[in-house]
Amino acid sequence: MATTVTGYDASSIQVLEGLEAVRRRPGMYIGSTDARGLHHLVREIVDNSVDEALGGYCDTIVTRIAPDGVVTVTDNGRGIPIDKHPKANISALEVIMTVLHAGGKFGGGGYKVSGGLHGVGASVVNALSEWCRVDVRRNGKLYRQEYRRGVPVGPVKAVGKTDPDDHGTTTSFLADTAIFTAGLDYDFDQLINWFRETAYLTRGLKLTLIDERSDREMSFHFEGGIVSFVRHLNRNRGVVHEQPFYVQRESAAGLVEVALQYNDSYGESTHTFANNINTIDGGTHLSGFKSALTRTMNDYAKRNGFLKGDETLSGEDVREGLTAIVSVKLAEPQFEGQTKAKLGNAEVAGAVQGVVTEGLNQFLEENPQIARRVIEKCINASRAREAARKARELVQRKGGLESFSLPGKLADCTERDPARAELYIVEGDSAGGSAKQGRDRRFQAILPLRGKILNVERARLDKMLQNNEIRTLLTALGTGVGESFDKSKLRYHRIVLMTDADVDGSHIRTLLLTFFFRHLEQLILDGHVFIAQPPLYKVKSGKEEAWIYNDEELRTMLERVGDKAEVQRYKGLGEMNPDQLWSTTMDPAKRTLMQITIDDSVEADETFDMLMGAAVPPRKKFIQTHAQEVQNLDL
Ligand code: 0RA
Repeated sequence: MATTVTGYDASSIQVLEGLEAVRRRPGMYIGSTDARGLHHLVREIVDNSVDEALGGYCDTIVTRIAPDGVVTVTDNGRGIPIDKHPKANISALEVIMTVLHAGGKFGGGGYKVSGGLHGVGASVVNALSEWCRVDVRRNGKLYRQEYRRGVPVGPVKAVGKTDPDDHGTTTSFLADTAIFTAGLDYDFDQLINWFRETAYLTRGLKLTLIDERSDREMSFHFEGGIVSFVRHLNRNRGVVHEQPFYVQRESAAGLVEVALQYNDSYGESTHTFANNINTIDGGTHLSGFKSALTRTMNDYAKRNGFLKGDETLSGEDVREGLTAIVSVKLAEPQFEGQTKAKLGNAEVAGAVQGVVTEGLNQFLEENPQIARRVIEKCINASRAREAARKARELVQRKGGLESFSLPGKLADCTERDPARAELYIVEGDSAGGSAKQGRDRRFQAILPLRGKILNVERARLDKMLQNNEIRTLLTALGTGVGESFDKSKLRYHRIVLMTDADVDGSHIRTLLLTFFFRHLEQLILDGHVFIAQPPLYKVKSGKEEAWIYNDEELRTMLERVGDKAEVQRYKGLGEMNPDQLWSTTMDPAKRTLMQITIDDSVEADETFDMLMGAAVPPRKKFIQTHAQEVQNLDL
């Protein structure tokens, strides 16, 4: 007799196949199984609760990390429905927890932040967990279902009573170390940054993170939403107007929300989000915002006699000193590009442009004093840019005279293919000398920089271009800067900052990184910028001699060889002879380079503010949190 599998059995077979697929190729669902993938699990579960908050049903989410790696997320939403799903004859909760992509199937409308970048649903977290448990408080009862590696241990059961006014969902999971083989090392700071951002983007939501491993706890709750976000980003800067501009409107394309405030710096920090995902590569919402800003400012300035004749303000002019948050929530966001960090929905450009044009026009008309101060700042920017253009032309013309006129201090390499060439930027002439002698001149170029470069965070492009060290560096790199930046002209695909292991060295490194971040960010995004790792000590014990690169290594070494050892500390690169510098720091076969990455543009922006603004700079910290180690890069 032929058997037809229906109802519960049919769906449970599909479920098992689905869970199998997730466990077999976890990377396809969560990107990777390293620390990044692990943190995605938390995000996935929290995002489901954030969606409940966006619907207006929940205002508190508490996330707890236990010492054994169990993560528990509790919200005060409606509670995941536990009633039977009409077709599958199993509980809606079970469907959500075991069927891939079940989330949206319940309809319900509204915008969802889950389902974004790697938004794959709670079932994927469940499948990748050694165990998982969901507690639902609903209708005065407590319902529970437990799972092992995604498979239900039993059906959903009512296990107790609750206060009838209490409602919500609690999900606990222990990520499976058979999948996350590097362990369950949740990073409090990484999670906190994302929680803070999410709290700003979801006005009124209170988000708490409790780390029981280190007894730390932090909560975020911003009644001002993205207005608070903008104020926060500007907190160390002088502001041009006290009250930020804010507009929120439901458009045909989705919900558009923009806040902005000008400050007295010369930089721009616009951060864009789609369904709470930080779209660091911009996209249609960003282009819509930019065109509205440029057009509205020009129209207002013309109408009110600030601009004469055919004078106009460029996009860069109206964005100088601007801090802005552009946040859209869409029914079906499309993320494009290699990193999926660029919004592609075409209809969003016009929607954002319309909302911002209307809102900003009204704001300028109603606040003529603010309008005047902002427009005057834009006009100043325009004049400075003109001066900068002249200064730049001067630099470029000078370059043009002696055809291949590279800076005299540059010891270039013979390799002409940029993909194989490296530029070492070295602090000071003496270290520069050692590097020149020690290098492999076939592919390593050396550029010694003397003294401190300008603090570019505070300086404008035209002033910056008067600085000799900056001009030299730009000429060596070949890309140009600002409007004339062209990454295809980059002369070295590996740019290595090599500075002393002391306070001055660290300061110079920070200044250089700030310069790259503010003016040549694309080079960082494309992975071209690195930090050399010179040794800190040489330890001699009898015949044995070893280079030591950090204090941890030193401790281990000294424990091994005892206190007969002779420890020599290297503070400056100049203390090593050329051979030593080559073998410890520059030889691709042995060296370690730290690649500079920007994971989170908001965080990086803030860090640079902190470094360069009034606050005392925890410089080391930035470099450690944003650098990833790269060893033995192929040439
Ligand atoms: C009502 C209906 C649906 C889900 C929820 C409430 C709900 C889900 C979660 C997840 C975490 N906390 C929650 N609180 C409530 C189904 C609606 C749908 O899937 O679109």
